[in-house]
Amino acid sequence: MSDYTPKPEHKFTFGLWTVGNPGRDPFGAPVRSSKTPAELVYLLGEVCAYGVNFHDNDLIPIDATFTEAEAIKKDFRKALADTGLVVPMATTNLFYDPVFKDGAFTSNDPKVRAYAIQKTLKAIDLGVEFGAKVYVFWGGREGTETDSSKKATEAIKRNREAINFFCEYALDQGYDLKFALEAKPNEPRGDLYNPTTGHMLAFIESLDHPEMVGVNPEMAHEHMVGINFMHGVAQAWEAGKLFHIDLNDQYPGRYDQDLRFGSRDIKAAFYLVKFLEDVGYEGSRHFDAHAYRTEDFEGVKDFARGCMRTYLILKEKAAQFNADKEIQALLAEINEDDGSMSQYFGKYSAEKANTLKAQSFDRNAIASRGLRYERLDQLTAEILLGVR
Ligand code: GCO
Ligand code: MN
Ligand code: MN
Repeated sequence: MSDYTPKPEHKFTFGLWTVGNPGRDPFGAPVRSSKTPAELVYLLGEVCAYGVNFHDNDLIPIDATFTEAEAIKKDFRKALADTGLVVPMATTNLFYDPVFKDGAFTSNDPKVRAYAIQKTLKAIDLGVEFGAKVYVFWGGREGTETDSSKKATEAIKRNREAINFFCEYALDQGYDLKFALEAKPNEPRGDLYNPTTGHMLAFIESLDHPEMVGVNPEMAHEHMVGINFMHGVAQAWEAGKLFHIDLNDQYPGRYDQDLRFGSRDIKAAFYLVKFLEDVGYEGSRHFDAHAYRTEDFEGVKDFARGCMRTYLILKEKAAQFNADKEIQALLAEINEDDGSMSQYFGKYSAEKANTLKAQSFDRNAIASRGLRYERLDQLTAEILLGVR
């Protein structure tokens, strides 16, 4: 039996808002008491997490005085030192307070937009103070219920202007900080701008400092709309833009569930873990999820341990897949290449195009070959089911 104990090198992180989630939902009041940031750090230390991330107001309440803020920071800092936890990522809460009911950077009210930028500047300072190297932007309420209210192009421009402003600010301050943009299709707004990781990747290329900005794809957000998460992550990785990742789970077409990692679609979780491990992703494995509303704090620990344990089990399964002789033989057969077509690939030349146009293909013979993906998928399933 393998050891699935989380170690610092696994880079497992949780947000204060995840293990601190009190279980409130639109139909019911909190079921768990609220814990202080320091208490949550000790809880994460107990389950062997590597790091803790926060929104500005997870740490410092929006109305806290300077003295209150200093006291909270002192306790938090002590908890970090006691447990050895680090803060790899920070972010801004731009969705909870009523002032953000029509969005933050994209609000129609210039006072809201200016306040949102001010709040983010201060939150960036706070994150950097605790050592964050990645700063996440999730456009919580950057969207609409009615498109009569806002020009979509204007909203996108406002968002771009804000991110450009923060890039210059980070450079000006000499911060060692990268930005990671997180997409979500809907919730809490009816529709959100830049709804998928793919939209974000395109948006980033329109910024003044695209090199400072990447993405923070979230599994549940892409599953909400029924698309393949790993494909989006691969696209981000291939573009050099996978700066962070939010792991959890979600049934398509439902409300924002934030389920424990691997609790719904084990196969999707497997391909994701296999991808991250195969390419050598070195960033945080951040679990942006929370325990069922049925749980007390023992259940919260079960939830957190479960996320990490499932990741490590799937990591082991990925290694097993890679070492499986029958699977590898099938893959070799599938990817067979006698080199006769190599002359046609790669960079364009007029000669290449002309020779290719003259080449004859036996379409029917090519198409008649069975690809054995049924067998391959069954073998994958058997690895996951533990009978191989
Ligand atoms: C959500 C989002 C958030 C963000 C967080 C960090 O659906 O609520 O995933 O949890 O990840 O605000 O930016
Ligand atoms: Mn989410
Ligand atoms: Mn998230």
